[in-house]
Amino acid sequence: MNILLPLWLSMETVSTFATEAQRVHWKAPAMIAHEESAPHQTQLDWLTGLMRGASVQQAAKTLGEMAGMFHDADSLRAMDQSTVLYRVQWTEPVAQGTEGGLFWGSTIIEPGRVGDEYFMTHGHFHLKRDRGEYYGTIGGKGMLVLMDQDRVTTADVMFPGSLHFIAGGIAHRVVNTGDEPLLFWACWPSDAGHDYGSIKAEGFGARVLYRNGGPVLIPA
Ligand code: M6P
Ligand code: ZN
Repeated sequence: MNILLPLWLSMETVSTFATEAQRVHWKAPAMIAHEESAPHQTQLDWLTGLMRGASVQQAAKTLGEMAGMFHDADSLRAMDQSTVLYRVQWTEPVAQGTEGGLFWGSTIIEPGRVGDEYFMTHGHFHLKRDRGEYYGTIGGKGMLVLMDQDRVTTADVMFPGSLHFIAGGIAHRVVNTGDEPLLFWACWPSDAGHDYGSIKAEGFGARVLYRNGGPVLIPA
């Protein structure tokens, strides 16, 4: 402990968080490595959120697939339905439903609004309600909207470096409130599953809307 303490203090002084300048010059060694040398391995680039490897899966959600999620249906209809709102890449090293495993992935949400409502993910509860999740923000600005089973809804501010523990039983949705893409990493149990049905049917208890030049969480 006595030996470790000075090291810890010096690490804190130097700051383990990269500055903007460091970010520009940093090259992700994992992405430079040749896939052939580790074909079974997944590689990631921390700062762009890109993943690659045989087991990496991806999905994109368009505006057209989000009908009913945004409160201003007229504004949504007037927009290009093929516009991609967000992209997810993730790896499933064990089968869906496996107890004790973990999945890992990144999500990139484009900036924009449908009327006065910021671009956001669909949002979900976990099918196994007691399963939690971690989100860690890499770039951009956002709000993590959290709703408990009584529909009590709150929001955490997301910014580069913000880490969010989402407890079991809490529905979660991410909203991009900035002018640039919002990027975060996520880690969730392989037996959590996604329950989208209750969000489709009832939504969240509050929405993040543009008011007086910025985002405000407003009861739905
Ligand atoms: C995070 C994780 C994923 C989720 C994704 C998009 O990466 O929570 O499990 O799929 O965000 O969120 P949603 O499924 O609500 O569209
Ligand atoms: Zn989840």
